[in-house]
Amino acid sequence: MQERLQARPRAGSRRVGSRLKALLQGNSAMQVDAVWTNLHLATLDTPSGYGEIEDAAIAVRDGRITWLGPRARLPQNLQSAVSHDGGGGWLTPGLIDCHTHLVWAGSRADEFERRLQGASYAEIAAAGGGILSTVRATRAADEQALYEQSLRRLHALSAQGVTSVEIKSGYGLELHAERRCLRVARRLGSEQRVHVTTTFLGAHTLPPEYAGRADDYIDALATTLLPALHAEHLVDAVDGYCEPIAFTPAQLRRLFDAARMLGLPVKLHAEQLSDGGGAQLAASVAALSADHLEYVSDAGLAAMAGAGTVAVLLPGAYYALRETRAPPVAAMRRLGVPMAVATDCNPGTSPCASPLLMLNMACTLFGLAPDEALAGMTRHAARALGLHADRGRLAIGLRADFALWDVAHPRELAYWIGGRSCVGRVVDGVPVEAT
Ligand code: DI6
Ligand code: FE
Repeated sequence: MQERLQARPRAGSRRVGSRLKALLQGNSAMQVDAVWTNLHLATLDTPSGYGEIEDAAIAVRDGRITWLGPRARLPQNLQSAVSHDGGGGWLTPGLIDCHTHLVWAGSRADEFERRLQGASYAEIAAAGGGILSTVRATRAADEQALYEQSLRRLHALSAQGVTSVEIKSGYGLELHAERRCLRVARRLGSEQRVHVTTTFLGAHTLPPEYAGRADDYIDALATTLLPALHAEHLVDAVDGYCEPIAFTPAQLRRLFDAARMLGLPVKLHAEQLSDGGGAQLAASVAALSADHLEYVSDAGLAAMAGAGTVAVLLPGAYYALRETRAPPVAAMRRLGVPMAVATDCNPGTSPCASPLLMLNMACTLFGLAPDEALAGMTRHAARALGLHADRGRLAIGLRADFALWDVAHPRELAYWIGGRSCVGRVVDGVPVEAT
């Protein structure tokens, strides 16, 4: 079953035959690069639900979807260079993990043990641990070591159907180390079969060199680090951590002003531990997303709804911090705030590289329906990255990034607690070998 489900070309003779036939038929043929049949589609291209098409076919050309629908309606004149057998599985848009801190060095398993013995996250941070312990390890690591450690995490994500991932910097906190992290993220995107977008999170926490001088650090980010890294084409978006233990809305607004001068979209870690007005700040600068939001106020959510800012829900961090206040999902639904779901893969508060586990937790811990969770890691995740015109749904013209699943129905993706149901990925129309 597993074997049959793998998306792969059929025998070479068929490939030659269909090309020849297409040539003989001249322009009347609808020529495509590849077609998949013997599968069902969950297009996620509907306002709710999965957008199911049973016994379907989907065709791609030049890395984009050119046709999809019930197999019985496959155009008679469609000529495909390659045919793939979906083995009776379900095909969804490739998963999009729209919030990760994937690139770091070292481990914080020791802090996990200390927290189990009663120490709090804040106490550990105050004693020089927490984010700063990862900053020390990351600054000490060379580019190759960082690449290799991060690659293992990327493989874990892609094994569960991820075809696009956002990677934040934020464990360097000075020019050279931030550059190294962003370069590693870019290299992952160019050497691996997964799309990577980068986010500059220099405003993650205050580095020790700037103790007591948060405003000076923000100025350095806005006037030196961000412009330099942007000039090196290393930055696709800018993020900040808006909490009393990190930066204030006023400080982050200065950084966002600099981002906007460079034409970069912004995102914000907001209201994870307290309500500091981050959601309003995000909305006021038309941020792509505000992320976490356990403590968001009604006014903050209303502002986000007005600005079209996506709420990115991060159940891994909620779980790992044993938080008890869930983000206000019912109000988000009522106000029409799109909800994305992501791993927040990071060494401190979400040591998790399982997008499927996050789908499950978004349902069990936050009350999303399984179709909402899947939309959160496809359609709405694409919006959280500003990429919704290009990916996150199965629709004609969109990028042909797919995940193929050995499940009887797409609701199983959130039902399993983790799981190994991904049996194939397609990136830009080309099947990817499992890693
Ligand atoms: N929010 C978080 O939960 C993490 N970063 C952030 O902005 C914490 C990251 C860490 O502890 O390493
Ligand atoms: Fe985060």
